Formats: sequence, C-alpha cells, structure tokens
Amino acid sequence: MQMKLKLTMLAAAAAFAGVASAQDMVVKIGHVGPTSGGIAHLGKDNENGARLAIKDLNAKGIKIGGKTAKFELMAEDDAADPKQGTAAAQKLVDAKVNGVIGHLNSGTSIPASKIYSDAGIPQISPSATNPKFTRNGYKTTFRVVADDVHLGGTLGKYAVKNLKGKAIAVIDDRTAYGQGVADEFEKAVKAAGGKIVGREFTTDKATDFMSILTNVKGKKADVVFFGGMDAVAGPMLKQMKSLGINAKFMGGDGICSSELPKLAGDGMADDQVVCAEAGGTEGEGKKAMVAFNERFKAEFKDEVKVYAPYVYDAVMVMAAAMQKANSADPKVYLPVLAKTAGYKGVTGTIAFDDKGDIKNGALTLYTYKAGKRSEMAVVR
Ligand code: ABU
Repeated sequence: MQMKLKLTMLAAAAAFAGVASAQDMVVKIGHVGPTSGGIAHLGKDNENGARLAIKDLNAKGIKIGGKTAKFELMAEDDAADPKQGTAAAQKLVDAKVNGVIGHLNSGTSIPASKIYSDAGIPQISPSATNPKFTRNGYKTTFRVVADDVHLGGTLGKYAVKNLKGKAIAVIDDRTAYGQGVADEFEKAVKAAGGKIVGREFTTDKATDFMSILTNVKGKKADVVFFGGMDAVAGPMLKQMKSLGINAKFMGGDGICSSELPKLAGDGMADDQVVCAEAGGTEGEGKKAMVAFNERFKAEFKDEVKVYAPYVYDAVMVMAAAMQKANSADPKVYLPVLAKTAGYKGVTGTIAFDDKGDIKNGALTLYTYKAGKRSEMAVVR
C-alpha cells in the first residue's frame, strides 16, 4: 500500500516537472523558421505559436496508444536560407521527430519538403505560399494557408478594380515567395485590363532602393506592388516617401504584419498600404482568432505578427491526426492527417485537398491606420 502511494507520488512529481514516466510516450514535433536575420521577428512569432500549442496539448494529457503523450518541441533556425533550411530538416529527420511544422519561407520549405518526404515525416507549413510547395507529389507535404495564386490573383484584381490603378509598378525580392507572388499579381493585373509600367528587382537583404524607386517614379506609378517581406517593405516605404512617391503600396502576406508600421516609421501614410494575409476568419469564427491573439499577447507580451495562429493550428491538426490514428508513428498517422476535414481551429475550419493544400482557404485584406492593421474584407 505504502509502495503504491510512493509510486503515485513519484508519477505526480514527474508529471509536474514535465518529465516522461513509464506510462508516457514522448512525441517530438520539429519546428523550423528564421529566428535569426532580417525576419527573425516573424520566425519567433511562428515558434511561439508552436510553443503555445505544445503547452496546451500537454495540459490536456492526450492519450495515444494507451499512453499519455508528452509533446516536445525541437525548434530550429533556418535564417530563411535554403541551405540552412535543408540542414535543419536533416537534423530533425536524424532526431526522428514525429512531425514537422514549417518552414516559414517558401524558399526553405520547398527544398526541405523532399528531405521530409524521403524520410516519410509529415510536414505542415503554416506560411509558405508558393504553389510549388504542394505540387511535387509528396504525400507528406501540407499547408494550412492559401497560396500565391490566390494571393497575387486577388490583389492584382483589387489594384485595378478597387484602387483604380492606372500605372502599376511591380518590385520583387527574387525569392521563391517574392517572385512567385509578384508574377501572379502581374498576371491578374493584366487579366483585369490594368497596365504594368515597370518591373524592378531587389533582394531579401537589400536596404537601399533609391535606384529602383527612381525608375518607378519616372514611370509615374500610382500603385507599387512589392513581392517580399515586411523587413524590406518598411525601409522601401520610407525611401518612397523621401522621393515623394505617393503611390498606394501593395503586397502579400509577407508584408502584412503587425510589425510593418514599426519598420516603415513615418514612411507609411494611413490607408496607403493594402496587403493580404493568406487566411482569415469570418462571422462566429472570428471569436476564436481574437481570443487566440489576446492569449498570445498575455503569454508572450507581444502581438501576433502574422502566422502564429496558423502554426498553432498546424500543430493541433497534426496532434489530432495522431490521436485519431492512436499512433504517433508517421507511417500510421500520415494517412489520417491527409484525410483531415472539418477541423475547427483558431484560424477557421481546416480540411486538406489531395495535394495537401487547405480547401477553400480565405484571404484577409488589410490596410493600416494610425500604425495598426485594419481589416477591410475576408475573401475566398
Ligand atoms: N508567404 C509569405 C512568407 C513566406 C513565404 O512563402 O516565403
């Protein structure tokens, strides 16, 4: 009797300390994003989304195969660099993670997807929007946001039909994401009868845009679209202002962060920027997203930048598939994950199509007023 009591006390102490006991199983979830470099703020936002999900899963005490699952996060930094991305992917494969959430960027997620596919490990990206990510025929590749065809297509039409742009200039950062979303934007502008007056290029590490912006000014552009991330868009907006370019500034989810006003400083006027997040919620669904954002702020003393809720849902969808399959073995839960349908997350309802893309993904159009993101519309 005394021995039983002692064992129970030891198990309780182990559970309190977060240590796995004989009745537990460890489930390793890999996460990869750029937690160093120019968009480290976005990488940390993603990683925190994963941390919150892991905390919630462990608090629930989920049973898998009759054992209490202890979820552990293996967080890796890829610095948004394709080579570091594949090295991080190999490290997670070698560590025999049960699944991976990431990477943040298309340029890292796409090459890493082959490594996970070869190892049979499911990968869900919460933010990589280049369509190619899910077009390689890998059964292990999933994404919980809309892609650049949807993003660029919607924004291109919006530039012509709603903003009434007459002279539209396009700049991209030559990354898989930036170039891809800019190409889709350009196609949609032309399809809507709009005129592209110039196409300029920069990089995801550039800080000086005076030369390309002078070209844009010479073309009298009234709308400038930038395919790239907020860390570049912010200084670009500042330099547009210094050159006296009063054009509307558009971009995809990469610029559509709560951080952009800080990065742009006084370079951003109210209503000047129109961007789209590659997801969104409407009606009753908004409550869960708002509650998540408040909870995230309380937990990390920081605003959600863009993707943290999508990371949270990606972890939860993966764990739900493990629970349903009653196994964390990738071979066993992967087919269940692929059949995910009607999962109610904080970012809305998640179901995957046969490529691993979210079905009926939403976009949220935003502008900025007084240094805050301001929602304009959710479109599907
Ligand atoms: N979707 C915007 C940022 C991530 C990426 O696709 O590269």
